[in-house]
Amino acid sequence: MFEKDTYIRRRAELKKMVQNGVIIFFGNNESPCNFPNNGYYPFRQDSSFLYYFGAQRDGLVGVIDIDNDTETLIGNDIDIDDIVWYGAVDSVKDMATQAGVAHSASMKQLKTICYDALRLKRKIHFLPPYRHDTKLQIFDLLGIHPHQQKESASIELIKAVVKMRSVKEDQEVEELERAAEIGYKMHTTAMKLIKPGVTEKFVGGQVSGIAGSYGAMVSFPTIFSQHGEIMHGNPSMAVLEAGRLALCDAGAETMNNYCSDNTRTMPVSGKFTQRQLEIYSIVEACHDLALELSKPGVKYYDVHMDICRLMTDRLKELGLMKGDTEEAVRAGAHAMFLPHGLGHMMGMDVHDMESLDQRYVGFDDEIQPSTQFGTSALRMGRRLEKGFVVTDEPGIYFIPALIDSWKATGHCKEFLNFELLETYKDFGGIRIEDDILITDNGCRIIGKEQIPYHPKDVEDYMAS
Ligand SMILES: [Mn+2]
Repeated sequence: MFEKDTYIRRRAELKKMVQNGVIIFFGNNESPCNFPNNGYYPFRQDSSFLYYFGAQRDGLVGVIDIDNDTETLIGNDIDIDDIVWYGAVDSVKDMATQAGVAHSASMKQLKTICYDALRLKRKIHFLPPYRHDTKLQIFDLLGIHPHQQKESASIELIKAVVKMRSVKEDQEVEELERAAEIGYKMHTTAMKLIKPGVTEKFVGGQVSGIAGSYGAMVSFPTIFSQHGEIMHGNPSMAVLEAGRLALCDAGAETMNNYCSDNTRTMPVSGKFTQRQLEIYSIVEACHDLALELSKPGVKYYDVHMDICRLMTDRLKELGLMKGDTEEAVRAGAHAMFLPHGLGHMMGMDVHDMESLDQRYVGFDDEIQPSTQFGTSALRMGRRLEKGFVVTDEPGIYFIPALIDSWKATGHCKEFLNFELLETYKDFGGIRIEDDILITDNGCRIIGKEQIPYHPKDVEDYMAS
């Protein structure tokens, strides 16, 4: 965790923004895998709770009473039985002190705090819960049915938290740099291990293990697959085959739970084929164009659309697309190849603050999410600001089922060459992803060392 002044300052700022009522931050509980004491490990704290209270233990709740200007960390101290099995941990009072919180209390007192606030009809602010046990906890404390909790969550609190967490402090950027270092090790290890004959699961497992060896855990389940066209393709027992591509989308979390998220696509044989290079160089150009365009004041939606235009122009050169570029992009024809967005916010959550709703995180009054297939998957569209961290992750995929589906209905047939698309059904997919920090007048990739992505660099690294 950071110095306690960080948490004191953050809570003070939050209070100013939310103005009145009682804020309750629910920390996460242990999440059982197959019996209560066998949880998914390591324990993962809720990111907003971490941001304001820093404590990494399960079963904690942070309360900020704005009207009475008091702060309380709530949780039960562990008993001797738990100490025997898990070792001693800091008391709730100690954890409160470490975060500069004046008061601590047991879970029983949370019931009283909530009951009193409800009786006095005070505004109780909480964030939309995403775990079922937290939903039950809120039902029990506030009497709001789990189905109504998303709508009952405090929009004032969501907006304030998003405003603060969107702009990364210097010490947070340092954490992200640390995560990037682990990410570099993960991806270069994949490059060294990839060769015909090894299984996807072997490479994926080695890559994930590095995240746990140098940091807390993976920032999301490692994607490693020869079926790069499957967006979240889990590593299978399939054996890597010469001539195919392998896509690796993986990242790590530091001990303080800051993330990295990178993707590289590599030729299993160590050398790209001509056909692979043609597609790869388009994705590479799109990735680099986003680096050029991203700066404070620019809408990430516009950067995304510029990438779609470039991709369409280049796919027209290959004969895969046709017609007027503007019209094709307006019709969403490019989504045949790029059915997702250019990127998302990243920080303590790999899709940062996703649980708080993309309408508030990636969009605002000026720019709303699109409903068109493809663009609707863009998670970040609003104007960039200095200190934002977003991913730059264009891709081109050949999804056999999508080709069949659009071909059958004739969807966007004036912009797509279905005959040629048929011959790409065994191609897979390519994505290149880096995490970028928006600076004073541009952006930079996070990470001291760049994971190779120019085709020659990838081939050279794989050969070395
Ligand atoms: Mn990503």
